[in-house]
Amino acid sequence: MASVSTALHAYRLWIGGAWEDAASGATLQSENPMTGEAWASIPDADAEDVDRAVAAARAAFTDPAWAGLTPSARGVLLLRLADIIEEHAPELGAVETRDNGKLLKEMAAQAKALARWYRFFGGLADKIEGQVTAIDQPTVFNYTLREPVGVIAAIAPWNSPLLLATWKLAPALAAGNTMVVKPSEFTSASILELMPLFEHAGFPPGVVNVVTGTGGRCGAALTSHPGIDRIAFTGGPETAIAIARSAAERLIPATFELGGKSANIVFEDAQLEAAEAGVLAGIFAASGQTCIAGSRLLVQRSIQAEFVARIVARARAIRLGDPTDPETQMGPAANPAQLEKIKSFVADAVADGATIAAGGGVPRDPALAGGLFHEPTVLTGVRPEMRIAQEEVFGPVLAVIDFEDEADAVRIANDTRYGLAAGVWTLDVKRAHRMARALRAGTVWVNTYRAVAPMSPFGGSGMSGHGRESGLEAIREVTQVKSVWIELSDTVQDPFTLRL
Ligand code: TXE
Repeated sequence: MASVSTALHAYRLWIGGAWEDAASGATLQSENPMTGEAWASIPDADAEDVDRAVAAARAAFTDPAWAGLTPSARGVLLLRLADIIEEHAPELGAVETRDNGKLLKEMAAQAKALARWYRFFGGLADKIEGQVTAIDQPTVFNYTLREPVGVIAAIAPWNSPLLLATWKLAPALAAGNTMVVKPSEFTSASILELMPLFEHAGFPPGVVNVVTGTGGRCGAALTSHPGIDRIAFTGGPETAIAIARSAAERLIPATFELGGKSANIVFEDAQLEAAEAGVLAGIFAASGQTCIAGSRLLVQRSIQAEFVARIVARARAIRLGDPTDPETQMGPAANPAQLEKIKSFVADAVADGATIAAGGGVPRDPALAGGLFHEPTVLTGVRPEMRIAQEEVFGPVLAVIDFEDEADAVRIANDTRYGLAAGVWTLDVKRAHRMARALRAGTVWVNTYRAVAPMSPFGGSGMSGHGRESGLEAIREVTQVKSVWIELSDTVQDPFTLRL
């Protein structure tokens, strides 16, 4: 991200329902990973801008225009937003592809699917309930209220900017919170394009605010701001640790959705054609730049040679190219640092003794020369202790490890610091359920992979983070419980003892 002064599409911050420049006037440029060309400028916001955004969100939190809405009225706003987003999905998807290089057909489908999250949580807005407690004190009426936490800071990454911001926005708004969103400096355009749609749906000014800029300056100013009550973060583990430290200083809660080293486990009794498609989806869709990438293929020794040969053949046949071309199957990496990271992982794996069975480097096709491409890569001979089997690449690199039996598969699959997702391919129903229990992962897919839904909770453990997004669980994350005690008798209590 370099400073820029040329006339590009100039985006501005969205604060208190108005477009604003950064107070310093500084901007960054957004580059298209397919062409390397800058196409937009975004404000390079700092602490001063973050202050204004947090103040707008704080004011909106208690403003009757938002706080005075009935839960059903809040729900209607989310439902209306869902309809408006569906109408604008093609444009939103095109902006995301221009920013992150992922396939247009995937980004347009993701933009359309945002509506499903706003509908699900819009429908939940008037079903967020406390409960009457069966308290064992006959003269007391005790019940709970489930209330919004306040102002939530949402930090989003570049791989699925709108979808991952929506996972934070939809439940938080349904519950009555207000938000300040900080998108990735590589992909800020789409969330800014979404703001007029919020306004059109009828959300009051200040309920959602967007600040853009670098993580180290704008992001850190937001997550350490005293006016923030909770943080929802998706990104890398190093950033998460820095944010967790800053949240700890103010003892505020945070949800962390980080990456993984997820295992796609293929047993000899699997339907191999389906497993083959699932393994490809797991690692080569989105050029492997997804937190749920099935970056380790664990394959049973008895079918290893046959199955790996199929995957290698499919990997070699993947069509790389312009992400806006419907025939393209894999686009470029999202930014130059990411491409360098992918290359360094492959070089380390080879130095550690792995064999390149497919791909392995930058493609030689001159038509791809302007883009940040890396070949779909399959590495065999990987041992579980190698870096390639332990650390997230976030690129199209599959590490193949063989296993003997079910116990061996579980042991290898659970042998990383991460715990986000796993895929199991078997037609044995008992084994499927045994594996689902034994795997340390927030999501286990059996005979499918890379599936998400607004109803199903998503998140991980260990270095994959903690907390859950989507599903009813997400509402628990963005609300707090208040216990209300009402004395019904005229009895005067002993003031010197705790009432038990
Ligand atoms: O992420 P960062 P990066 C993983 C993936 C990738 C690695 C690094 O392995 O290679 O992380 O990617 C903001 N305070 N994932 O460097 O930096 C930043 O501006 C507050 C997995 O791009 O974590 C951006 O908005 N915010 C992942 C967001 O954090 C800060 C998706 C994420 O960027 C900040 C992306 C700070 N100090 C990367 N520093 C997934 N789970 O899907 C940065 N940010």
